[in-house]
Amino acid sequence: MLETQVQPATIYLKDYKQPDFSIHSIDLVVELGEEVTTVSSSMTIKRMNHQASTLSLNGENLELISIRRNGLVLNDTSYECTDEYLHIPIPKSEEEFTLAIVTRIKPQENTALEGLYKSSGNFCTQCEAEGFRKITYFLDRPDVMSVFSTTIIGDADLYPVMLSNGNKVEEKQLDDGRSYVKWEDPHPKPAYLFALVAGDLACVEDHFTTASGRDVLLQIFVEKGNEDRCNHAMTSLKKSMKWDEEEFGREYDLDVFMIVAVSDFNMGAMENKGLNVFNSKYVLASPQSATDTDYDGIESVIAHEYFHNWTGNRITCRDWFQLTLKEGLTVFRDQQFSADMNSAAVFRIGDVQRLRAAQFPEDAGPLSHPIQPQSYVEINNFYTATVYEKGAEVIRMIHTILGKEKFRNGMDIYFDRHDGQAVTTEEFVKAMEDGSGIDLTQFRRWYVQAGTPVIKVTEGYNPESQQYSLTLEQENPKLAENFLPYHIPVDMSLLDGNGKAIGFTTDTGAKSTGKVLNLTQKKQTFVFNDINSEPTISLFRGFSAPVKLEQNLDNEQLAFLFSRETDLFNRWDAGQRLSSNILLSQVNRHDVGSLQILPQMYLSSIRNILNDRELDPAFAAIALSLPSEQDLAQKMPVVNVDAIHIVRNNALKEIGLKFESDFLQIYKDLRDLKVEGNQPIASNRKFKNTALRFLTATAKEDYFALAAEQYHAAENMTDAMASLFNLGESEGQIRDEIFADFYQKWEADPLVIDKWFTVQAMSSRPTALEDVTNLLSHPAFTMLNPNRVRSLIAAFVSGNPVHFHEKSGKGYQFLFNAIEQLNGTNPQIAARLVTPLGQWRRYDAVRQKLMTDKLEEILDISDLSNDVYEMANKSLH
Ligand code: 0A1
Ligand code: ZN
Repeated sequence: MLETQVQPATIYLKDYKQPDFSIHSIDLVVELGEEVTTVSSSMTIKRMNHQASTLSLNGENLELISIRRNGLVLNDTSYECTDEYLHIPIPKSEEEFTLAIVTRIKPQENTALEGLYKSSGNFCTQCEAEGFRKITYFLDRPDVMSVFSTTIIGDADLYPVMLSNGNKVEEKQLDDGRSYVKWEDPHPKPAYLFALVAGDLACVEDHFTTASGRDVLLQIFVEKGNEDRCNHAMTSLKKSMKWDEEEFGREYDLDVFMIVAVSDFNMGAMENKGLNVFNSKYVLASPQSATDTDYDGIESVIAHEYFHNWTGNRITCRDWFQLTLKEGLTVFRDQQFSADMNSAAVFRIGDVQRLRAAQFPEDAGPLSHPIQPQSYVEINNFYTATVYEKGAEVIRMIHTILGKEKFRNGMDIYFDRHDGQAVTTEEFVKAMEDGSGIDLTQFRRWYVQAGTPVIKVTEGYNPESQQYSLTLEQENPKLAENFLPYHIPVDMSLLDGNGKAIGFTTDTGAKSTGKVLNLTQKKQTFVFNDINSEPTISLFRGFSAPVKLEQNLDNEQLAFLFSRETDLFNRWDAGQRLSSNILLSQVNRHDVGSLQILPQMYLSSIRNILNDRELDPAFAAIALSLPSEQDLAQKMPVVNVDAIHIVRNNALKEIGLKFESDFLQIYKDLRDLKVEGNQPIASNRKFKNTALRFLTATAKEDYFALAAEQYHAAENMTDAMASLFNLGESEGQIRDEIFADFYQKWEADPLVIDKWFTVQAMSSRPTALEDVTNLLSHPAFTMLNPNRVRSLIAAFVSGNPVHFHEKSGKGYQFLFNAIEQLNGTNPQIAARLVTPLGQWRRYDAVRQKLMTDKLEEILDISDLSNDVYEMANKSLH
């Protein structure tokens, strides 16, 4: 960083102070224009602190036109305006006053997509976390909750649809060709939940009757032509509304619930009160244009945003350090919902895969933070896997420790006690204690300690006393000596030689085949009586805690669990551990050039899965899938990207050749199977496409031909994409023709073209880096659309380890160029791209040097945003 650049300030939780003033109501009038938009705000403000002499409102990039206090114009000597604040002296005698401020903004020039901006000709807003201050001057902090009314005035032809939070109370045409619409939201809310949308949008409608019999109008607004792609989103919304009533007794509280799909959006979606704004990726779907994975994503994001209405909006966060209060809890709720709607075990495995892929490395690296961070420079950098996914695991542990019923009691107390408030995680945990009578004092450490705990397992069996003892020891490599033991729920069973759970006597004298142990000490031994043969321990069933397990199981024991475990999560995990052991031992031998053959016992356990026709095909598919290159990398002290890639590909090939006829049979059977209204179901498609992957891994031309055949016959995007992924690994005319055909067919459909970019970004073809570099100049590529940036750049840097980490350093340079460019246009997206460089300590000396050089160069970028500064600076140190 240049000496002359001022380092941005750090904000600390310990410095939290209640606001000096509160804003009870705000009436906004927003006049939308093609060059400038005028925002007039009238607020009623109350003094909260008798000592305060100045009201300091947040505001950024605003052109201030006028201020009136209690109706009187303030001249520019009676306030001070800086880059970030508007300071207005207030006489101490003044308990309550009004403030009317007029500002001008330029949404058309807003490429950062925070505040008010334009996307595909439509106006929309994104105010979380601190975007409202880019619309008007305000106390932009979540503990200031106000009643909003919003009047929108804009060209009637360009913006026939004009939306804001709450209920529409007035609508008229003005003489000058503009329309006027007024909205009122009766629920006080923080400014981050404000939203405004205006455009020429189509609307799909439905209704929902709440448990108490109220009718709610459901509306999904999309760009014209996309009306027929809203069915799944609408169905998911209705299911979510019903589920929240049944599982948590929560009803919706307005007469209308609106969702708007926009194509330029930094994140997945946003829970603005009554007016959710979504990345179109999480709304639009038809079988032809969206994959089964896209369908699952839509169901879960629709649910997530809807559930925020209670966990986030009715009860919000006191300050941004409490972000996990709403996010961890809402992710937990959406995971439970998706598990209830689908195959629970397969979805649980997916949740854990995502946690391990993103959160574990984050927590082991320089950006590690507790789910409740203690400080930040830029809050946008804390919408992390830790706050969201680990946060959800922390809530899940409370659920496991309390049990379903007491957890529900705690939730009821939380809703009753804090409705309409802005609270902290402490209030949540307290409600859980009060609802259950269980002491969570020690459990609270999960909120403030970073790092992934490691659990070491020692077992002992005494045939004479028929006692089995289990010793668990906790460590936290991130905090080393500085960590205090956690309260960890260990869901466990003891299995006999056939994999059946053995009955044992619990502390209460009851007989049981499973139990949740409360591990609270650094090292703790649990004894089980009346065990008449040596058991196999089944630990952390369903992944009952976000920990790493260190258990000395040999490959035979893992193979046993892989075929016999009754807990499907653990069964899958045993398979992954077994594959990892074998592949990593091959990686270690790779450099000495020894011959690599998969052991017979491993091949037999694959055969077991292939032969088990009772298995859910979706489970069989993930059970057979090898750990990813990134998974394997996490298990190596110094990552050897090239060896991992070669060994894993060889294993795919060997398995493909060994079971060629089985895979071909599975492929054909499932391809020709029609069920459920003559449609092949998603789980069968998943297994079929896994079989195809093993077949093309053999590198036989016939199977690429089969993939091409599947492409041409595909009636859905899942099958088309599976073909494309397989062909993306090949060379030659067929590949090129199909990629060209796909592009031509879907040219007008940005969400599908994103997929086309991604397959090429993730290909292991030798020319991959050259290909992605050329794609930057493709007419369809733009740095201004976050989905497109993710589809090409993020997909390459996080999904193509071999080419990103090329020893030439060209992959790192490619990333640097993108960050430099995005720093100027969209700092939030630029900052997220820094993450992979933060993993530099995990690589060899040559790569370490190349990666840290790039981080230094990032810090030297002129006009470096706070977002990128914080990520690069923390990554280096
Ligand atoms: N609260 C949203 C996520 C979100 C956060 C920040 C955003 O822009 C800076 C946008 C969306 C959620 O959890 O879904
Ligand atoms: Zn959320």
